[in-house]
Amino acid sequence: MSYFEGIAPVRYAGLDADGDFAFRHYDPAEVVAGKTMEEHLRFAVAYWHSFAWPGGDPFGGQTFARPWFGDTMDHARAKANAAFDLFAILGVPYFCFHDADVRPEGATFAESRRNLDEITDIFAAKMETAKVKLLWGTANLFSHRRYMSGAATNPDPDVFAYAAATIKSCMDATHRLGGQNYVLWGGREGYETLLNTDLGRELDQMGRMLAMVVDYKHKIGFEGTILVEPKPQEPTKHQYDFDVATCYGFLKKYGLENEVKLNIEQGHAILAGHSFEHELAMARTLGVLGSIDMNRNDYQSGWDTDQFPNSVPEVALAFYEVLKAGGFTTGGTNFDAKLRRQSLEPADLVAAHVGAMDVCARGLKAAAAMLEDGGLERARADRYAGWDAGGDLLDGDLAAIAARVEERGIEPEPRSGRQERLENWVNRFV
Ligand code: XUL
Ligand code: CO
Repeated sequence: MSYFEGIAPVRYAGLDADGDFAFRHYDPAEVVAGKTMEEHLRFAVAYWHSFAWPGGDPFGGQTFARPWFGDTMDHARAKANAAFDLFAILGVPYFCFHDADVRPEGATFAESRRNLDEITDIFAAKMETAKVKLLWGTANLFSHRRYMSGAATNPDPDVFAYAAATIKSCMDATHRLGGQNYVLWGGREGYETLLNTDLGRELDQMGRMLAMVVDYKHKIGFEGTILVEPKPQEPTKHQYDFDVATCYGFLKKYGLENEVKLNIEQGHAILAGHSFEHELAMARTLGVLGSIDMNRNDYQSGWDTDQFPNSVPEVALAFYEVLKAGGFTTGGTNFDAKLRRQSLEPADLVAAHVGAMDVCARGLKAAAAMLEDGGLERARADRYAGWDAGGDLLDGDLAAIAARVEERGIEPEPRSGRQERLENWVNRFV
């Protein structure tokens, strides 16, 4: 019997739909800005939050009683059945996973690797008939105690080696399943205290690991994109992949900026003191926008609470940046989001995704309408229009410019930034 027994596949039923299990805005086949919404949004379910997370918080443990919780391969197989049932109910085109989400930890590295291979075979068999494909795979290099001082950045070379071997096995699994991307989130690549940390050495270790990942991608003929996921802190006090700009500097330093793109998460952007659209605009501008992890944080607690998105205006500004970048290529919209710990029922898991998909659909449509209208782009063009006339200033040196300023005697005339008018304009669409 399915864990989701009694819940039928969710369909688009329009604004008059009844109940919790219908899409009111997400019509996968509806064409928006030249592509179907399914092609634009490329939704993915995250295995870890939806199937591996027990519902704990810093003050208490498990609240969820999933029948597949346990450490055996039988549990892992039951979990896979439930996961593929949810993918089918939602009709999502993609899912994402870490090795540790899908297989039990073995007593040795070799046993863990064999467990992963066995589950990979099960996924491959299911994917022959299922609609769902793999958006990305990744390695969990942060939960086990061996990684308490980092993975690639660990002071112990044996941990670096264990992490490298684990990444290899996860890249192999991702390749075998036709993954569109491979993600590295630097879970504990950072420090708790500078007092015991050699920053330069740790950054070099991280650069070396990423270079080996890129080499291995080419060696095995993996055609997906390698993605790094920025986050400023949590779990460590400081993470080296702080934000988009920091990651770009890192990629440049190690000569990887043409090989690696970024997976940008809403909640991580907020933790870094940015907005999601800031991080996306920065990545678009630097040419490294790869994929997104869609969630939201609790704005009062400030923690990385990984809640399902529910703010259309926020999501609209994010998709505006994605559309401006030309849309996703190998990337997509991964719900790196989890239920609240009191949301115990199978129906909660379905409804959370349904609501989030509808919010994204509304955001995408608003973003497409804003781009089509072109109001922001016109306002920007107008704001910088002076450069069209006087852009040759960039060719001069300080002395030439100084001479010209004196000769012409022009006093610059301040102009309105029109922020409120632009905010009002955005509100017409969201
Ligand atoms: C953690 C996080 C991860 C990555 C994958 O904050 O976002 O789940 O997305 O390791
Ligand atoms: Co994430």
